[in-house]
Amino acid sequence: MLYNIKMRSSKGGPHEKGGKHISGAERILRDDEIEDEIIRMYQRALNHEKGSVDFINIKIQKVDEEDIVYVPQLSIEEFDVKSKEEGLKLAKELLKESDVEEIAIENGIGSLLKLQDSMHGAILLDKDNGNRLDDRASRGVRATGMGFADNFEYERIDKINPANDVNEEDIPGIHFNEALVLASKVASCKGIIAELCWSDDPNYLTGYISNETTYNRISIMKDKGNTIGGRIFFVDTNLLDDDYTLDDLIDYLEKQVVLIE
Ligand code: WAQ
Ligand code: MG
Repeated sequence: MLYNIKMRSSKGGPHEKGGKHISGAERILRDDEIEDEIIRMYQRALNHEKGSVDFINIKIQKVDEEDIVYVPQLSIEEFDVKSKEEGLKLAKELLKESDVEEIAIENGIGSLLKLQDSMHGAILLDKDNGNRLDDRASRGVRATGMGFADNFEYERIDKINPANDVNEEDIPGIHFNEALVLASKVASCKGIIAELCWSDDPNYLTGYISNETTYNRISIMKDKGNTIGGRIFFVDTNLLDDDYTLDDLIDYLEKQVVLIE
């Protein structure tokens, strides 16, 4: 039996009452793994470097096995850069190689750079003209319902990637493996051709550009101390039609249960 465990925390009240988002996480786990994970998520929510919280929501939902779609994990490329400027320049090149048009690249990076506050989810942008496609304002669109098919992967990646994490309760690799799972689900969504991301955690400078095959980690994408992060999903609207609309695409991101193999 599998369960989706989700945590979200905020300050100044629940998210839906205007509280500020502090952290979120989710995993899909077997029943015997749930108890420990709930405690870990609770501790992560309490001890987040973005600050103290006054609202924590932990949700446990059974997953029907027949609803699960299995998709491959993206392959991983790592790039070491010396500065944010170099990181953003590389990000632009990688987006270009992923078939995102220049104007959409500029709009995407520009939209994240000019955020006054972190969003809860992602911005959907048209990869041809850079227009925003969703109407979710600062909430954005959240990808949920994903995990590793084999939870051993979390531990494996935690062990091989201890270097980059300096927060989230010092759990090695947690940003990386959660982002890899998210990006792999997003890449499997019909209509999305690329993603741009950097963290909202002030000490976590690594970001990534992913496309339909590869998760490209870039060591520095923002200034240390910056608490504003975000995600852009680039959509090829030529792949949308009456039978597969933007709402269907958003439904897949928000609802389809996906396990990464
Ligand atoms: N769906 C869509 N957007 C999301 C989601 C989600 N489930 N979760 C977070 N976001 C958006 C939201 O705007 C956040 O402010 C922003 O992304 C950053 O979220 O070492 O830690 O959880 O390879 O802070 C990437 C590099 C780390 C990992 C990303 O994101 C690595 C990270 P955070
Ligand atoms: Mg964060």
